[in-house]
Amino acid sequence: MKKGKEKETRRLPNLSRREFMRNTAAVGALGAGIAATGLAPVRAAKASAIEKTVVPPGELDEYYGFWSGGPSGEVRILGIPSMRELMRIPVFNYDGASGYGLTNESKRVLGPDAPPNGDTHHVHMSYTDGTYDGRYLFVNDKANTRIARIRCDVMKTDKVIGIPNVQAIHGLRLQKVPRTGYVFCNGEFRIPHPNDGSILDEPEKYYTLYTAVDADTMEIKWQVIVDGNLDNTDTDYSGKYAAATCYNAEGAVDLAGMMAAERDWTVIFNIPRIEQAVREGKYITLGDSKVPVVDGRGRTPYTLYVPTPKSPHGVNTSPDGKYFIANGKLSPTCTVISIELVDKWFAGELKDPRDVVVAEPELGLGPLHTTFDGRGNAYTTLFIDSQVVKWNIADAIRAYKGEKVNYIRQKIDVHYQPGHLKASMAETKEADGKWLVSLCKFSKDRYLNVGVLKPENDQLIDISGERMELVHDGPTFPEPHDAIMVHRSKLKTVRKIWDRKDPYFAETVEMAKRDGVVLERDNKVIRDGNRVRVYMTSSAPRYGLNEIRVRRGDEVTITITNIDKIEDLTHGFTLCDHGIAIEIGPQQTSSVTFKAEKAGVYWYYCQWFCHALHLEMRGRLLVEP
Ligand code: RUQ
Ligand code: CUA
Repeated sequence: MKKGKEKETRRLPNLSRREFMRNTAAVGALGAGIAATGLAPVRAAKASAIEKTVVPPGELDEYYGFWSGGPSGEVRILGIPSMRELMRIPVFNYDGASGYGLTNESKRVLGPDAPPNGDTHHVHMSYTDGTYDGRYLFVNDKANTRIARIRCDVMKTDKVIGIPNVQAIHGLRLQKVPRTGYVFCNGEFRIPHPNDGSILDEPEKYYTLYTAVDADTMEIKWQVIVDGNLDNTDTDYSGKYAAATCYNAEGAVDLAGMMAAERDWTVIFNIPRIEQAVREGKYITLGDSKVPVVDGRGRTPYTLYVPTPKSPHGVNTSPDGKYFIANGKLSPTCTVISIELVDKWFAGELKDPRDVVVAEPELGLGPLHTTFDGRGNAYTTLFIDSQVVKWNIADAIRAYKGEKVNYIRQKIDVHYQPGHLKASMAETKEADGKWLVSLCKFSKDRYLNVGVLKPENDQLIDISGERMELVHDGPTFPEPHDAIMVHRSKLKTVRKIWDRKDPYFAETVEMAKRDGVVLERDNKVIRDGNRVRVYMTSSAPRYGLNEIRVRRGDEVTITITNIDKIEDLTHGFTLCDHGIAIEIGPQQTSSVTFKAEKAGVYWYYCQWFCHALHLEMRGRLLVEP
């Protein structure tokens, strides 16, 4: 068997997937071999199903998966169906490999005094006409009440903004139609206004707000005060409505109080009416912020509160644009809200907010999030049951009307306690129903024990046929909350090398111009009082300067331009004992500023293995006493 394996490794790049499977004894024998170990859930998957997940060496995945990273503060890129982790994008965290949070360029993105952590939950790609357009990703930071934008052409974070008047941005979604004009974000926790200590233990005076941010300028356009708190959010396919769940209608500040009521609600925002109120000046402002704030509490023209059992969590729009589905969490149900009836409500044709509900299927214990296959089926995670349930929306609606139909199609065990789940392209009108990932919060026994902190378990499920089939376990560092699956045809614009005119380092280029430096050519040190600006190039395997002389106490800015034009030829600059490391991709300019506080000799070196003489790619910083 060993021999055979070696042989096929050599031949691999030319093999079809089927040949690869046939020739790879270890994988080919999965059905039988794993059954022998007694791992029941894997035994259940047919080798033919698992076969579809194999991406042979040298071949590419069909989908980009974008995962949030939870308290790691980052976003990750995985290939689907292989589930290989392809890249990590630092967003709210500091990163020692790329120098994110250390370079001047990334500090401009993060802003002054940026906290070193974040808590990313919901990552979503910008839309044009109801489907992904490959321009941007947006993601929330629950920990420090911020949102960020990532440019998809270079996969770098290019904007980070704080959201005023709220605490803990949780749910985040994008306008889908006609394009992503707005980023909507939920302030989860209710707080006093102003939150300056003048109001403390008077929770009845707390409230929170829904925020709309302009996706192009990242300016905050307006906010809406709501009753209760805000958990998750989603938008429709007409551009008119957004919905958000509330799990603490009670406005309590303790656990028992938060679970007291049998129903909380889903609040639906009428975006054109809110915009009109803002235009007509029907708003207030809060504290120092100039953001227009519309009051959406109680019965207003802007909001509709749909009673929803019980402490609902996720809210998801069906890809046919017809329904918002709120996931019951403490109720075994999902609440299906008809967007057509929401139109009627706002037109004044309905009396009771419950009239917009068209189904309340009973699915199992702990429904958290729902996704779709584009064929009329929904898939919901059952946190407590550790299952994904597939159900049919049209049948659930018929059952609600009293017909005797079974809307449940299948339940499949997942391992264990799933939170989000997402099917391929499911949040677009092009939902294609091929793959589904279930992001399980616990992995327990699914992997070699690595200590007390375990990875999470992102399971890949084949949903292309009648029956769901579990086909892959993927460990992830704790803890991604959500993920999206984007067909690779949507990301044709991803660059291979930087454009010298890229705005990411435009300010640094301006600085060089003022110093009369041609970045692609010059290697020089410019002294300006006790400020020293060092310009140099990098080209494998050397820096333009192999020594830099400064004086103790100088503020030193090192600017490096990678003049290599070869794809993947990234250099770095790490300065020993100074906490400095930066990434310089091909044709990129990166800079870093620090104080030379210690006299002596400090080596700098390239930290990306770029050449046979990579270890020799180094130089000395000589700091005169
Ligand atoms: S939440 S596990 Cu932060 Cu998206 Cu539901
Ligand atoms: Cu340049 Cu290693």
